[in-house]
Amino acid sequence: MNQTIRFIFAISTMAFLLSGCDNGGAEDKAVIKSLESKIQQLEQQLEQSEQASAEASKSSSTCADNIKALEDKIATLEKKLAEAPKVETKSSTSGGTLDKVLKQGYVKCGVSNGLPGFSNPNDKGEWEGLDVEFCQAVAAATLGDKSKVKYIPLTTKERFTALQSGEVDLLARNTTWSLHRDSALGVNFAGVNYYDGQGFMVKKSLGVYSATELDGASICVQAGTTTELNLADYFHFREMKYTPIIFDTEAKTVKGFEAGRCDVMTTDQSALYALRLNLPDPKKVIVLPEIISKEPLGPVVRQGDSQWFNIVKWTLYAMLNAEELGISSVSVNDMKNSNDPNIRRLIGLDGPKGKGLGLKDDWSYQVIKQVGNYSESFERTVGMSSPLEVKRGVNALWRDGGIMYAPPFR
Ligand SMILES: N[C@@H](CCC(=O)N[C@@H](CS)C(=O)NCC(=O)O)C(=O)O
Repeated sequence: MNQTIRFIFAISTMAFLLSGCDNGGAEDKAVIKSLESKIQQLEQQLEQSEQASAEASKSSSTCADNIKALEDKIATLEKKLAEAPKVETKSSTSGGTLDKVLKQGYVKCGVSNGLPGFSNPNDKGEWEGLDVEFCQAVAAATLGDKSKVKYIPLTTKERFTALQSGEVDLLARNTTWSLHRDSALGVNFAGVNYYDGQGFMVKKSLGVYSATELDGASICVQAGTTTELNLADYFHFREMKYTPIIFDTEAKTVKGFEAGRCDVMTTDQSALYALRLNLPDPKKVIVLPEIISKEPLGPVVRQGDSQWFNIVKWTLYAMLNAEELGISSVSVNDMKNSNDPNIRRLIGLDGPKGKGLGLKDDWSYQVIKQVGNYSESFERTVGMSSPLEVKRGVNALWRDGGIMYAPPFR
């Protein structure tokens, strides 16, 4: 009898959990309904059986018959349950995003409206930049083709809603990782592809050489950014006054600065260097030496899909490990002959390969072959081979004095 009660309890719990899940498909509802009616059936049988055993006059063989009948029923129900369609809960590790991406045939990547070095359309209208190349790396990992990306330009204010609502599969848009964003917005940061910090840019004619001299300044800043918040902290903490002049896009912010609507422009330092280059006379402005915040920029995914989270995270790690092991887009084919176990695992010849991520075994090979290692991507987009000429600095690998570090492929 105890066994029966345990089983009813197990089925009841399952039915309760299923009724609480939000998948809501017709199949799931049918499973829930059938489980509920089975519980009812079993409860009735249990009641009958208990009455039977209470009646001392009944023979022990009748009781045994009842138990046998119930056990048979349980066996039948167990069999049916095993054959019933499986219901996935929200915390499931198998991800909907990979399935969606495979079905649609491209990765929907949220990028900026245009920020040189990170995500910016070139003269031919092709998207370029460090974040754009990261979108391409995820397409190479999942679809085996880096060109299978649909770029969705998003303003600072639109970006998280677009990710939460499923409008984009991935956000790669110079976005700062912070506690609030990582915990309260239904999104997760999958790593850092550029360590940045907030700076100030002023016209030389202002005669200011340090941020500490900015008391009373009017400052052009973009809405919905960490920039806006850091600015308030910096001035309030130092009891300095300022007037924020707020714009919703980078283009408008720069125009405001150029047109003299403010004395100062503030944003991530990498962006200041990029935007300065596009001014009619870059020599007329200077970037002040102070960095007032930490801006770790990285790719963002929706919460609740750990498979997709892992894919995005390990795509970045593949690029970093490739740099560390000296594997580039040019040398990766030759590396197939390498005996180095680290190299063999990184390009999917040995080791865990793609199984745990739900990807093909050559996923990381495709990332390196088609996009390159982290250094190749960095140099091409923001580094010394690009107009921005940013030095690696903190963005160098850990073994080269920077803080870029990836867990091992093993
Ligand atoms: N990293 C900061 C700032 C990001 C940001 O959006 N910066 C502006 C200022 S340059 C930008 O990229 N604008 C591009 C656009 O408007 O599309 C954040 O995540 O809040």
